[in-house]
Parts: sequence; C-alpha cells; structure tokens
Amino acid sequence: KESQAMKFLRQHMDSDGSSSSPTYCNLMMQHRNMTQGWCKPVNTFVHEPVEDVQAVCFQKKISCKDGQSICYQSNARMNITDCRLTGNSKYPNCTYRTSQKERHIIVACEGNPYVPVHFDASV
Ligand code: PAX
Repeated sequence: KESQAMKFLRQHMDSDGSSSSPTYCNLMMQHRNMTQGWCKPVNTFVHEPVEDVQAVCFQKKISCKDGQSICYQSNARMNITDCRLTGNSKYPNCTYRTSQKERHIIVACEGNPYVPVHFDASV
C-alpha cells in the first residue's frame, strides 16, 4: 500500500521537471493519478531536490490552515507549479491552468523519519 510519504512524493514532487509548457498540468495531473474518480481541484508540484523539500520539516514552524496542527514553512523560495482546475472542466476531462511561481512552501510532516505528508499552501 502507498504510504502517506509516498503519496506526497507522487502528488507534489517533480524535481527534474519544470512547467515550461502550458499543458504541463493537464499531463502531470493525469500521469500522477490525480484525475481518476474525480478531478483534484488544486495541486502543487515542487521543482527542487527531494532532500530540500524534506528539510522543510525542520524549518520555520507555523500553524496549518486548519488552525490546529503544526506546519512548516520553507526558509527559501522554491520553484513550484500550481495546477488549478478550470471552471468549465468536466470529469473525466480534467483541464488545468498551469502557473509557475517562486514561493515559500508550507507542508505538514509526520512519521519516523519525519517527512512531508500534506501540502498546506504557498506564500
Ligand atoms: P491531503 O489529503 O490534504 O493530505 P494533499 O496535501 O496532497 O493531500 P491521508 O492518510 O492521506 O488521508 N495531514 C494533514 N492534512 C491536512 N492538514 C494537516 N495539517 C495535515 N497533517 C497531516 C495528505 C495526508 O496528510 C495528512 C492528511 O490527513 C492526509 O492523510 O488541500 C486539499 C489538497 O490540495 C492540495 C493539498 C491537498 O492535497 P486543502 O486546501 O484542503 O488543505 N493543495 C492545496 C496544493 O497542492 N497546493 C495548494 O496551494 C493548496 C492550497
């Protein structure tokens, strides 16, 4: 079974990629199995080394969006791509807007080793 840590890697890591093309999200959301059963509405891919993203679990402690749990904000801005479902997209034809950004990422971490399991936001 896929662990929470593995699910984070599948859904959020694309170290060697970049969203140079406007179809990046349409392709990646499908390749990474986020358009099966439904169209996942918002998803961020991070284009940085896995070690740098895992290190965020030991960076700036902040509260998560839920106001309950602890999240971590990256010290550095990171190269990311936000994928957002377009308004007129209808399952199973999931179509996304691709936007490339440089932002601080915010993640929640769990387990031993303590690694990212949830992508909370970017700022
Ligand atoms: P998730 O299901 O929210 O979290 P995601 O990050 O890929 O998946 P399992 O066992 O899988 O159910 N976890 C937490 N979840 C939420 N909040 C906190 N603090 C937390 N701590 C641990 C994956 C697992 O992490 C656990 C949670 O129980 C899950 O366990 O986000 C909706 C999705 O959109 C993404 C991030 C979310 O997917 P939202 O807005 O409801 O928080 N997303 C969102 C994104 O990729 N980029 C963005 O900019 C935003 C806003």
